Amino acid sequence: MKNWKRYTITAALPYANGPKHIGHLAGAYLPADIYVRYLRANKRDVVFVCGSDEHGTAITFQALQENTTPRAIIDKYHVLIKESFEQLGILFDIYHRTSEPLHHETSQEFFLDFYNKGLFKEVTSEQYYDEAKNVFLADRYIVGTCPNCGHDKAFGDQCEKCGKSLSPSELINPRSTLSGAVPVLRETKHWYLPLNEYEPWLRKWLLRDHAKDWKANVYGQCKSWIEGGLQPRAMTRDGEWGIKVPVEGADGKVLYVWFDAPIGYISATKQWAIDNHKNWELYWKDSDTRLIHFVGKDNIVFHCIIFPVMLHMHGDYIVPDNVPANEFLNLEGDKMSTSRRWSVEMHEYLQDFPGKADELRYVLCSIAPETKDSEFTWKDYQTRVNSELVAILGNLVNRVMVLTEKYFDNQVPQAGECSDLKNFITQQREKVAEAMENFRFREALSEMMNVARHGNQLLSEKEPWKLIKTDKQATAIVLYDCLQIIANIGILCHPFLPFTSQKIFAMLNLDSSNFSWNDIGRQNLLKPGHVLGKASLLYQKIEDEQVERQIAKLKKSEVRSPKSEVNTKAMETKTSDIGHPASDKPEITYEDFTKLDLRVGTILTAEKVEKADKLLKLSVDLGFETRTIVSGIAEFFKPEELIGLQVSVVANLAPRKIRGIESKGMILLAEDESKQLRFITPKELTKNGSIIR
Ligand code: B3M
Ligand code: ZN
Repeated sequence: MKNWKRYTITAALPYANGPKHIGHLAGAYLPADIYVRYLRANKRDVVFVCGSDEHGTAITFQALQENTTPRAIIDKYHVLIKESFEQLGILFDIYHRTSEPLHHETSQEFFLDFYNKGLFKEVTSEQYYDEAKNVFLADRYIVGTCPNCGHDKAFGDQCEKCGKSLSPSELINPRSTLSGAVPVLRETKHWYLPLNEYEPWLRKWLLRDHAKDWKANVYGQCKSWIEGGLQPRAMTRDGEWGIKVPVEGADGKVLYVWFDAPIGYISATKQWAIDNHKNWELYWKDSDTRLIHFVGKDNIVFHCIIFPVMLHMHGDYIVPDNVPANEFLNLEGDKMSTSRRWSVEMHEYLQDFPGKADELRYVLCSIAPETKDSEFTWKDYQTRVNSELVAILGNLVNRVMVLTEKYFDNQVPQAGECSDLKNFITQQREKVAEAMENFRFREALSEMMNVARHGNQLLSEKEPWKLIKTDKQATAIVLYDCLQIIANIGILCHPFLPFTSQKIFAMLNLDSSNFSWNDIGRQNLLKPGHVLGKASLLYQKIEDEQVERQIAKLKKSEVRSPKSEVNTKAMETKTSDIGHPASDKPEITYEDFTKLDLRVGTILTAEKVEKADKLLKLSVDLGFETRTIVSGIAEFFKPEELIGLQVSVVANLAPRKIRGIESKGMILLAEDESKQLRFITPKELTKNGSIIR
């Protein structure tokens, strides 16, 4: 592994248009903070930046709808979110804002660099316009009747009821959500980033050079984007709220929020450098700097494809060495969502559980969606706090402190170092470090807890409360070892549980600034004769009633949306219990399997094939092209129920003529013993063309 001189760590800039929930925390901010604290404990040179993302159509339209200004919205949430992070111990070096002049200048400099080098494509196109409000409308702000299911509040980009992706022109009776007016098409010019031209560079830098070290969920998403064919993407928008496009003929246009937001990491670093007498360029332009973006899975493409292309186009900048994005954290069986009020907002947790930041950090790190979606439930929160934090870590520290006070006058007893213990702790330090370096924080946390488990084991084996009656020296050895364990945990737990670490150091009467990661496992962290501080409880049990109150609160505030109804229906579909007999197919090699090109596609149209009872003619969007596929499923499905459905397709099956129609590909179905057919549909809406493997 490369010997990095310094680290630039970024965490996604939250939109300052509403509170952020614990899913955001588990997805990006907590892992980023754990990693940064670990780096700092190792005395590495780090800058950790974040801040508010304050532009974008979402904020503009929210202001229009709430009859207020974008400024009023962002000022409110900037403060709320910043304070929540502070109280949760997420320790950024700077929490900047994209509305700052320094950020506007930095973003405009990027735009001008590309503009002057002639790298943009200028494209004039027609877009929907609200003549009553005098604004261009993003697809989201147009509603109408869904051509697929008849839902009368479908959005211009998607129908939330049936899930079909739409474009505004497909809506029946489209209206602007702002004024109710019928939107009209108007010409407008924009500047496009020709992502397609950077495909060869992306293939080399990302697909080839990061095939091994990036997380599979991240790499897979990027691969499917690149393989699906990259399109030029508009980097400007019509509107007033945002950063002015700094060229002539661009009145009434602002930078696309995803153009300026990631540049926010750079402007935040610049401001931090000004405030701390540092050279920001070293953190963004020196090839010995490791740039890492912590983001949630919905931000992967922007951080792995678009922003790196921008950094590469500019030329002077380094590109991210890793983007260890997490998947989603669900809540009590459903997707977390602030708008549907099915969420636990950070500030609400802090209000309801004051002083319990580490409890939340612990639980979220233990269940972090590192490789796949995971789930937070209040019951599980209670169990983990009570049976792990309280029963293992809290109990160890408390028992040892109380016994030392009682038998040894609150002083570290005289005893020799146990070399087995020293080896065990050193080995645990290495395990935690290895997991940390590779962004496996759940595993790192559990190895840290194993040290506390070891301490408890020692206590229950040796029973110092009995031993003291017969052998004071043996008792001294046990408590001496346990105290050393606790001191080591003070350093080890700091990245995950910073408040706990602080309390442990206070109880041990040690100055934490005298210790670094390399001291873990070192001889005598606590010297014999050292006087300890006052014992206090690290954690308190979470009572049933506290948990029940949270569940009731959640159920009460929830706004049921069509989307969650769809989810519930899917969960209710029962699959048959009776299985097929074991396979009688010959064994194939992995090589054989890789010959199949399996893809996700969406059925766009379906019709009966004349004079053929069994056949349906389908057109299927595979992302890179639309295929005609003839499928023998007419007896089982009505054509109209298939439209908009996502399916799995064998994309490289040789074309076949069926009833005079050329069929290119095959749709996969599961058939049970009763011959009932079911489509193989991705569990979540997936980009068409995604590779199935
Ligand atoms: N504000 C999206 C989000 O909060 C966006 C991230 C920007 S990171 C440069 O999910
Ligand atoms: Zn619909």
